[in-house]
Amino acid sequence: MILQSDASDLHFAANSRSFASLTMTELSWATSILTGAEFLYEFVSERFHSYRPGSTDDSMKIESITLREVHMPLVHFFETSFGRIYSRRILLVSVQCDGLIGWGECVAGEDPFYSSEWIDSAWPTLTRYLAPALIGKTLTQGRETPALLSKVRGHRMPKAALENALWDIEARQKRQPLWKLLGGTRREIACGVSIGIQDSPDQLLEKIQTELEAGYRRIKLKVKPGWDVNILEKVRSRWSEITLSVDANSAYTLDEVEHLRKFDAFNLLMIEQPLWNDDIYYHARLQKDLRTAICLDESIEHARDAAFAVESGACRIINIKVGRVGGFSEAKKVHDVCHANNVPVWCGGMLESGVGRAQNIALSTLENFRLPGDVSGSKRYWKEDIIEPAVEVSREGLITVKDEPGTGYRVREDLIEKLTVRKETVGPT
Ligand code: OSB
Ligand code: MG
Repeated sequence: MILQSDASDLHFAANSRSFASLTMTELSWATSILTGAEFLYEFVSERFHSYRPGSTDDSMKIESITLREVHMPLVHFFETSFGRIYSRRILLVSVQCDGLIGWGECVAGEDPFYSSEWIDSAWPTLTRYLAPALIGKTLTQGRETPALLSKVRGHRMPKAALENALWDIEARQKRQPLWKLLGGTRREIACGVSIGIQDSPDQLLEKIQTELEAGYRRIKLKVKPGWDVNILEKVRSRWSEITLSVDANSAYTLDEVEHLRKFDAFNLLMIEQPLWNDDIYYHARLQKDLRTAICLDESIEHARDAAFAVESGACRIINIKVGRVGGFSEAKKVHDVCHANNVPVWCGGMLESGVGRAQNIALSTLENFRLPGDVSGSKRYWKEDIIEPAVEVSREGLITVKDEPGTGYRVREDLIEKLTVRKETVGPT
């Protein structure tokens, strides 16, 4: 500071008198101040890269975008009300900008069952529309991405993959942890698990036992007609106190209100998405008839949905999935709407690889993520994750966020290359 003001005084002096009229002593004094100022400037820039004024280094010129389909078998099958899967086809995007590569995961599933989006709708939407809309553009912040992609309606999952990859670059360019760049405040995030429908109730009880021993703070069970009240009776008679919730993935209709009211007997933290995937209005009707809090997942595609759901009383909790809402910018908006209305949120999962998981961790540090998320350790899903280190959950059911730039996890490009079954690069046209 002192050096800067001295230096500007000197500039003033230099302008008011010509340089030629400066004495030798004044000149050497000026030189040393300038050198000192430059040194300080270089030092500060190095440490706090983002403050470099007027530098072109903090812009991201998008050179090319690569899509990869990576096959990863799950450690254990995962079954929801819409079906069972044994293995994931994961779509990764990497964005090349000025020597830095940013990574994003498109969480679209293998089939259009959770959402109308699926991997084979996301792929051509990326190569034909979304990637070309970004190539050659220069951005300074990840949050500028949605405006460039807005011509395409829907397709939020591939949009999110691109936007999040740009936030990843921005964070590393600024040498800041991604969670701080997103506005996070939490240093530790609370973890829950989502347990799928099993072959038998005994198999389910065994799984719950394992997850409780591992320290997870909330158990969420997938339910559907025929695997719900009967299962909850068994679980609650063994564990009367644990924090327990259920996720129906739209398996019920309003004809089943009487049946759904039976869920009230089990002291559940919430019932997630009981009715149609695109409905908010009838959830508001149902919420009036239930004591258990409804949590919306599928129905919330953007901040306006969240505002409508909250104002109409359709839910008391919202699950935020960054892919479902189209990227970090919209996820933050959903978070803020809920925060302003005192509705807690938690971070949902889509059986992500480490790339998406690490970004979910960063998002979960925002203040209103007040309930344990479906962000669990890598080893619950994968024998070997594609990031290093793998995501670890403590015995207390917490993940500690990292202070390194970006997510704090390194993407294992060598392993990704081995697991890749399809690859396409979109470059300058
Ligand atoms: O509804 O939360 C869901 C997985 C795929 C599709 C939808 C959902 C889920 C999960 C898994 O519940 C959560 C996880 O990643 O552990
Ligand atoms: Mg869900």
